[in-house]
Amino acid sequence: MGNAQLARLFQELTDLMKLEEGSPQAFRVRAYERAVGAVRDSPIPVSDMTDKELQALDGVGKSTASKIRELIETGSMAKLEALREKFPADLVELTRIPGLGPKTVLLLRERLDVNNVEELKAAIAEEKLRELPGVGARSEEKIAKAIDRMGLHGKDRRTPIEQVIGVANDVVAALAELPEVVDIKPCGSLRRFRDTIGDVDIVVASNNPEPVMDAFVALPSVTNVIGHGPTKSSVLTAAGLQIDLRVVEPQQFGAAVLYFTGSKQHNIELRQRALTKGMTLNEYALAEAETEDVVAAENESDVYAALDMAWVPPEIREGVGEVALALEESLPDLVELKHVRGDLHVHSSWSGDGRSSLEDMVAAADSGGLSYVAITDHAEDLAINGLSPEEVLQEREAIEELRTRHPKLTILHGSELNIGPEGSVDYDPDFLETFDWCVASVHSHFDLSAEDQTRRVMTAMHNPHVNVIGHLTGRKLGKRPGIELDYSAIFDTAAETGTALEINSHLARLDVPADVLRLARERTDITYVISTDSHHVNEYENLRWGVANARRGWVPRKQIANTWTAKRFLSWVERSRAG
Ligand code: DGT
Ligand code: CA
Ligand code: CA
Ligand code: ZN
Repeated sequence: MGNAQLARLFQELTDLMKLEEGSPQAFRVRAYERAVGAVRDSPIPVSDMTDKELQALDGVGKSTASKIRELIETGSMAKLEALREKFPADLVELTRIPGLGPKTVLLLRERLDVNNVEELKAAIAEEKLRELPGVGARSEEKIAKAIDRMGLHGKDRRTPIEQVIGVANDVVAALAELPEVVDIKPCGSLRRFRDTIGDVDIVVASNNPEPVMDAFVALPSVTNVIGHGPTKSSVLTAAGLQIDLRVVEPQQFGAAVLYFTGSKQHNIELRQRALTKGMTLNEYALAEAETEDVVAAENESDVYAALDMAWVPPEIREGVGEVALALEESLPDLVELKHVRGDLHVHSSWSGDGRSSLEDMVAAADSGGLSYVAITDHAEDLAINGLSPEEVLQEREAIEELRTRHPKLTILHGSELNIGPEGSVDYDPDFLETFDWCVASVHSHFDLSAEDQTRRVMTAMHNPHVNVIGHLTGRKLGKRPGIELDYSAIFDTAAETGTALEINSHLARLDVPADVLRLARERTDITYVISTDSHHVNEYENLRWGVANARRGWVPRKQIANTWTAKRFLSWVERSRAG
């Protein structure tokens, strides 16, 4: 079991313990929380650790160490199973609503028989919540707003992709080890990289589906089995996420993967294309309409080829013009991970929220094969962890020394500036001049009008020291919607000032959102950068999510500045900072 999966199961235990202890502040809950972080960030596999090494992890004592050991060795944990019985997933979900502590959730169940989001919404509609001790009318309204903001709509709810990818990968990795599994692929909206997921659709190729189904419903992350059939099963995870597994014969795998990847609209257009060629297309095969002879079915790419069109990258299969372009072989040239040469938004422990040292962040950039990196710790206006000008100068000295230690890596000394409500940024202009690269981001005043937000961001773009706008909308998926902006004005200003737009790779952000990027898909005059916004050496890996989001947004590769060579990139920066 990998660190990520261990951390996830321990996170679930932590969430359940909040209910068990009746408080998120209980000593044991807080220790578990630290343990989750320590396991997740551990540079070596926790499953290889001795007991002594386990207990050296932050928050891990003797009893936690034995729970970790139990998980590694048996794939389950008695304590976790017992708490899952006691507190069903729908109830646990309520504890994630801001303003609803575990005590109140327990009261909801006891006094109002509220066990899930739908029942909670009904109780709010009847103004019953405000009668509970410690709640009141104001918090009732706050809770109602939070439910809306989080997009919790009972059965129709969608889960932010950040909470899906890890679980889905664990399931795929576990099933892929079975001897009966010939091939396996996560499909549906997850393969298309939508930022929220309705349910996960996994397709397996096998000649012997039964053992695959049995193993699937018994996985550690499964809390409920909704259906357990010979070729299709559905389960729920602790977070209430549904996972559908379908098993098909190996010779049908490509057609099934194509069908279940969708989108529905893309499928409809492909089927129309098949009909014009005298063929039928379904989840089993592309076949001749008259004879029913199979034309292609085993490989997805063969289906596209037999339809006389280019293979369409899953991220753009949304039925928004990609089929027509694939027929002309003129799909956009999309970026791939291997094309990215630099990371231009990276934090170190010089900002209070960075969790790896500057030395480690630079070393990881170098060993990870980047050719350039910009260290962009927070600027001083961010009260909790911004750098004073004195600290900036000290950090600069440290970077100077690191440049000699890493001669192949170009290290830019940058800053992540805060865009104030009127569009101003930190430090004075003379000081700003001394940075190699400045990101400017909105970190406050999220509730201004669209007009004010647009003016604010445009003002920052006109600042000659600002190279790029970080995480444009400031959204946090499932937690906070982005600021409202007039995108066409933002795109015009980006083009006019040469200020790049960041595509932030963090799974909770994916910002600029892909549907906003798609609005600019005809524009060749905008420059982008894909950045990780890493706060820990492990987070450089997130780059692939930024790449996937850029692909989904139809961003042409040549407009992404950090796919350029260091030489070209630096001369572009020099020109834009000069004028
Ligand atoms: P989601 O789960 O809401 O995030 O989005 P999807 O796209 O994963 O949708 P889902 O899980 O309902 O179905 C998976 C794929 O199966 C979908 O992308 C296309 C295919 N599919 C489902 N229902 C239909 C249908 O009625 N017609 C066609 N042509 N394809 C369908
Ligand atoms: Ca789905
Ligand atoms: Ca589904
Ligand atoms: Zn940042």
